Amino acid sequence: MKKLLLSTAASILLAAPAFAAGAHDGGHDDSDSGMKMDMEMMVGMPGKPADVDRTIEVTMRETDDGEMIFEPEAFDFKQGETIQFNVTNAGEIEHEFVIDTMEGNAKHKEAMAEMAMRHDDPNSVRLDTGEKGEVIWTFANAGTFEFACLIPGHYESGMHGPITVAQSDDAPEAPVVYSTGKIKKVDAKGKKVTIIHGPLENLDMPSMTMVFKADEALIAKMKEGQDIEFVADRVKGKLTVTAMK
Ligand SMILES: [Cu+2]
Repeated sequence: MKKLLLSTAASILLAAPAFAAGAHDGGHDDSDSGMKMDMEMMVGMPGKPADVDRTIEVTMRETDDGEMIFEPEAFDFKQGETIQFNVTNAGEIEHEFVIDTMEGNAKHKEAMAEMAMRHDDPNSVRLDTGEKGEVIWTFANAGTFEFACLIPGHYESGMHGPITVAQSDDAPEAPVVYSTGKIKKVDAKGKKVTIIHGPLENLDMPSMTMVFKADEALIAKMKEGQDIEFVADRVKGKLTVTAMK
């Protein structure tokens, strides 16, 4: 049954190429050999117990005034840190703890609303009332991510919070991936540029036309109609051109 649900989920993921996580090669692979590779996500990868740098207690519960919450409500990590989350469901109903990109969680939430899907991935744990579980995760990439409960209605009731992963000086830099594109419009005042671009491999985005932020120095080098090679990344949650040649 689990296999069936996962492959259904995978086909939905394939239909939504902007989904930045989970099923890079078109599916979860439950075999031991495949799991590690498939589970490398923007938010990082499953961590090994021997590598745990910090252990954090996380509580999930409902409040008297009808909210559903995580405690603590935000996390700050350094790139490369391996965190063991000890998650306790202190509420009256089932909850889950999922870590992903905001886009990943949003897509996953839609999928769950449509099919009452259960998932059992290394980046999540689902717990009945009174249960405890753990997630060990290595935050391999700097950026802003999110933890959430994706059971229908729970996210909206408050069950989500930011995970900020600060760039580490000693972490090996991710290889820079240049994407190709043509500049459609430059908005120097707004520090924005519209680019008709090819696939953005590092962001798991297909070819399309999008608006990016860019700093003054980069904007100064841009001309409408120009063919460019550029690097796009998320800076404070906004798609930004960070380099160009
Ligand atoms: Cu919940």
